Amino acid sequence: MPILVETRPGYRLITLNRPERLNALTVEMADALMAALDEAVAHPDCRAVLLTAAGRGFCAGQDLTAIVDAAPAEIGDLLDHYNPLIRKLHALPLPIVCAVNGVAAGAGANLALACDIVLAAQSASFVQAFARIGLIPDCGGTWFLPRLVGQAKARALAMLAEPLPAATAAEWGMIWQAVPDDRLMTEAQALTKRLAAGPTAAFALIKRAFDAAESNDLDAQLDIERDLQVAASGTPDHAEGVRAFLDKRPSAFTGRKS
Ligand code: T3D
Repeated sequence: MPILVETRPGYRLITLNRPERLNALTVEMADALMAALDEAVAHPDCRAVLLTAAGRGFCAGQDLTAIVDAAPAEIGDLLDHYNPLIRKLHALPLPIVCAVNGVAAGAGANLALACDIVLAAQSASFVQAFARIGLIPDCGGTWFLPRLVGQAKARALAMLAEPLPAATAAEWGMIWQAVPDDRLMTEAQALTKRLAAGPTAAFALIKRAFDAAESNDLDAQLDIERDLQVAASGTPDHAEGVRAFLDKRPSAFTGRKS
């Protein structure tokens, strides 16, 4: 099984499961991951996703044993396959937390960056390993990196292909937090549970607003915010949040759209 999927109260825990290859990515793994994400979204009780990996690594990128002597057209076909996964992760209408338990290299690093909130173990690192094998960052790397850390750092990461320690990744704003190794899953699960109890519909709208901001000017973004805020204000969770505030009690969000 290239991935494991566990149903937890309110969320799905998805674990990449090829530890002997540092969870190197295969077409089979990408397909299984997409199916698990579709299932999570379709299930009304699932309100968040936590992605992590088995063993000492998170994901070593493309399984290189599968592309020895591959023709350029085959590499293109492969990416035609992986790109829908990155799009799905990034646009998922549920919050997705990524717990990076070890090295995240090549496409594995960018798989993590496609998630909403990335926590990493202190011992983990991020390597844009592509240039080491004469490739360019793919799976969204050339899009995520400059937006997260700026052009100067993004270019150096891509060209030098050196491991970036988790603590530096957090300091640079590439990820949310680096946490002690033995706290990673406890912290990631607590965060995911908290998101699973949140205003799910508003979270999906927040993601849409931030995505739109990547290409909008302020005028266009203010219009988007207005439209999305109208949608958010129509959800039961908005009414509940206001009532809870006035009643001086915690909100009991349901995540329902209407
Ligand atoms: O081109 C296209 O197909 C399109 C898509 C491209 C996307 C990409 O991701 S390109 C980048 C591919 N990834 C890499 O180039 C990284 C390759 N791996 C490494 O550089 C190192 O393994 C790490 C820096 C990630 C970790 O190093 P280390 O020393 O902790 O572990 P290791 O000993 O190198 O690896 C452990 C085992 O995993 C080892 O197998 P063995 O010797 O114990 O049988 C190693 O061969 C295997 N492994 C690691 N990475 C991959 C891999 N096997 C297949 N594919 C891998 N990517």
